[in-house]
Amino acid sequence: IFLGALGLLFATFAQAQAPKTTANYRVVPLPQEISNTSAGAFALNAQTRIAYPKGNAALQKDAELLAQYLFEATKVRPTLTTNAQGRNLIVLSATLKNNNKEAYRLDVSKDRISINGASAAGTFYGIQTLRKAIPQTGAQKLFFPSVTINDQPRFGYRGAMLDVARHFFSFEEVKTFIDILALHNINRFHWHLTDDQGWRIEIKKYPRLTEVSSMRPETMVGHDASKFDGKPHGGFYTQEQARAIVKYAADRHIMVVPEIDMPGHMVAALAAYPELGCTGGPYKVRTTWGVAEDVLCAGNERTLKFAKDVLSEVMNIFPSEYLYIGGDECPKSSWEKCSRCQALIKEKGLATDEKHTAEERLQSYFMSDIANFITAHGRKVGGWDEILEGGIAPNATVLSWRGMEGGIEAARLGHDAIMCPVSHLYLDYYQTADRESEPTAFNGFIPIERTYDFNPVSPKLTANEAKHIIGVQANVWTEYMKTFKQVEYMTLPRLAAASEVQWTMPEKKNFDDFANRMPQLLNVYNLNKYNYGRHLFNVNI
Ligand code: TNX
Repeated sequence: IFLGALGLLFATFAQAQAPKTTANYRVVPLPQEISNTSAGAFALNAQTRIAYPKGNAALQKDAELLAQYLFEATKVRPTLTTNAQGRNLIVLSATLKNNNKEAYRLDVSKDRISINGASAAGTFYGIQTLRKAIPQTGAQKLFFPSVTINDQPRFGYRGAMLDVARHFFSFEEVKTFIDILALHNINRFHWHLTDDQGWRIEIKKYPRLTEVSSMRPETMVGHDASKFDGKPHGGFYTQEQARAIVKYAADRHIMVVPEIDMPGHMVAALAAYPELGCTGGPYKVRTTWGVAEDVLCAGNERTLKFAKDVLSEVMNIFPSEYLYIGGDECPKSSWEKCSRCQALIKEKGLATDEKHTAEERLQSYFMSDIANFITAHGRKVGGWDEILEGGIAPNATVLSWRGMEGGIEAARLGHDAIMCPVSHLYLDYYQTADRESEPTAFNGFIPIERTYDFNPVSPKLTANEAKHIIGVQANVWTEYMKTFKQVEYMTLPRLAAASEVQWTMPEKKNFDDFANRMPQLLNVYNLNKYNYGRHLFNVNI
């Protein structure tokens, strides 16, 4: 009787303890379907093994990452095996039948956890869900209650952009950014590599781009364009480093899409090669923010050659399906005054028409030439929504940033579009209305609720047009982010809200429910020592 009572006491004790170490699958972004199958739980311990199919390099990489994630969260590091027989196993496979290649099914039972993706990418998202389900605990043993999860993303393009031109972030910091994207099931890293204030990628044919354009003498302080910090600022990535970033991202099922922004936002390059501008310079790497009047000279043959040479090397480094060529914020005043530009306008018959000025048509001529060059190399082009002005290259994808209208127009014209409007997805904007208590940010105010409630598919679109809205992207412009810690602070947790827009079906979304699920994701942020806007969820850590 005594032993029985002790046993009962023990069982009660164990049960009372269980919730603390029990996984919670209601993660961010919320999976589409979670159902509890049977009772019982899988217990993670030092004998747990992760099995992947022999010879499958992608699933082996997934297995290695899973082992690392589990170790980080629990201090238990499972061993890897190619033998999927037996118990106490986490079995990875990629044989799920689903047209959505990023779909996965996660089954947890007492004896094993199985994660089956429609591809290794799907399996990877199952791994992310499992990882995010782990509560923060010091216990050696972790309990994963039985469950079946069927999940797949709403959008195929789930992006985030990082501007490394306004402030340079190191090779290691870029990898951390990619880790953050992976945690949020994001699969595209838009790398904004060049701008007026800095050129960040090595181009062998034009060494002055890194010798001169990658360094600016000083930086504007706060919003005051008359004050400077007096400190040189710069840096760049070698081609070898950029290739290593591509590999690091690919291992996490993320495609790196590089952007070379043209014909505007090119002052840093002009500082090194002044013959590419309309006036011949001299130019200086820009030290203030905002839109510059000096741009690439569209009337100069050497400019097109320069752009194509640069893009050839870029295509060589980045295997991405897309290449982004910018197209945003290109003032036309220097082309208006430039005799070569005016001569080209005449020669090509680009006179002002009822819709566009001659200079807008000149930009379109320039961008189409570049787009054709890229398409001839078997790649696709993308650009900011200004590429719609004056006619757009036939299969160009539009990044709709000034609002939804660019994306809507693109979709109506049969072009793919990615929604990243400044109103909802600019993570350089203030996070709270109380600016005084926040570090200087770009402008405006984008509360996390607004990002969360963003509806990327306008009801103005027909079902067929809506198919062209291929995804959603959050943009991190870094004029006011001097350190990577600040990038983290502005990005998190708003990226979590963006990730639910990208992944979860709209009918499953609810801000209060999201807010309730957030503390569990914040655990992962804490574990990785990410800096984030704690006040947004009243967390005092
Ligand atoms: C507009 S979005 C820009 C960037 C700035 C950003 C600041 C876009 C295509 N151009 O050059 O950094 O606003 O929010």
